[in-house]
Amino acid sequence: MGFFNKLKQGLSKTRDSFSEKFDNILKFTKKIDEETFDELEELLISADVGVCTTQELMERLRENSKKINNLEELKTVLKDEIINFFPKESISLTFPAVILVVGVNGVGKTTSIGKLANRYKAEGKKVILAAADTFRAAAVDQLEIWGNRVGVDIIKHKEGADPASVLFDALKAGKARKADIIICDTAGRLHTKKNLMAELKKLYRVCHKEYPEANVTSLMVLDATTGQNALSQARMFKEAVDFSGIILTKLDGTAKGGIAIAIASELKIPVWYIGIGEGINDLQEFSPQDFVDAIFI
Ligand SMILES: Nc1nc2c(ncn2[C@@H]2O[C@H](COP(=O)(O)OP(=O)(O)O)[C@@H](O)[C@H]2O)c(=O)[nH]1
Ligand SMILES: [Mg+2]
Repeated sequence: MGFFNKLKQGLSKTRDSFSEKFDNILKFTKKIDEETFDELEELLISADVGVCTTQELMERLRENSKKINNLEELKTVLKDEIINFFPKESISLTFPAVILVVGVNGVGKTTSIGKLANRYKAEGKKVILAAADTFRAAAVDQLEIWGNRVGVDIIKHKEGADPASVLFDALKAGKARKADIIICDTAGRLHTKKNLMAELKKLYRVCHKEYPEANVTSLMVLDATTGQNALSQARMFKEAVDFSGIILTKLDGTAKGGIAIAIASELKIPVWYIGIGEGINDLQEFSPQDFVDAIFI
């Protein structure tokens, strides 16, 4: 199955409810009026687009209302305006690169790292993984399983070790083995928010100090099924780390895809990749156009 079809399949729940409701809006009235806009507004909010973003979107639609005379035109303008929300810049990595992967527990960090490693390796890059989520032994094991599956080296210490010292060793190994990319897994225990943020800052400092030639990038992983919660997680992590992109996972499940639009408009941080399954190939580059096409047919 091609990526677009997979995305379409993943977003089928969103699309079905969206399209059905969308078509229902116009079932009884032939013309687009204020009532249509009100119903659309409700629909967007229920699809996780969020109140602020929905209001902004509605404002833009009203500004364009002269161009909107029927359902098809409404769809076209809506799609265009949604695409306008997405930041224009795309994935930019220069090598050697260090990628710190951050996010709360369970969002899909370790899984996404496995998929990323597979992707970069397939592009001919030498990848090393750093098991800096040392809080639970299971987290290290899980990363190791991915490392073996993909066929890349992993640097690990014992459970409870200092994450910064794991990263330090991974950087050293990366330099010695001439790796192109070091991908660092991190812990996401939220109940120790202050410590967690301090730990992430420390990881940054280690990179800059020990490997100043490397291009350090931080990617935040967000679980699309958590809806508006994902936004507050991102805002919180932004206080500690400056991340350049987002990996939005679990768009294949019950996620209402509207969260991708809210992220674009409220955080202004590009979504680099999306997760559309648990398999090794279920990670794709995010394309705003494909995304809106997958939601509205
Ligand atoms: N359906 C689906 N499940 C995913 C996706 N990404 C991760 N998962 C699952 O989410 C769960 C938590 O993932 P994990 O990588 O351990 O999260 P972490 O705690 O952030 O490292 C696992 O069961 C993964 O298989 C995705 O894109 N789609
Ligand atoms: Mg993990």
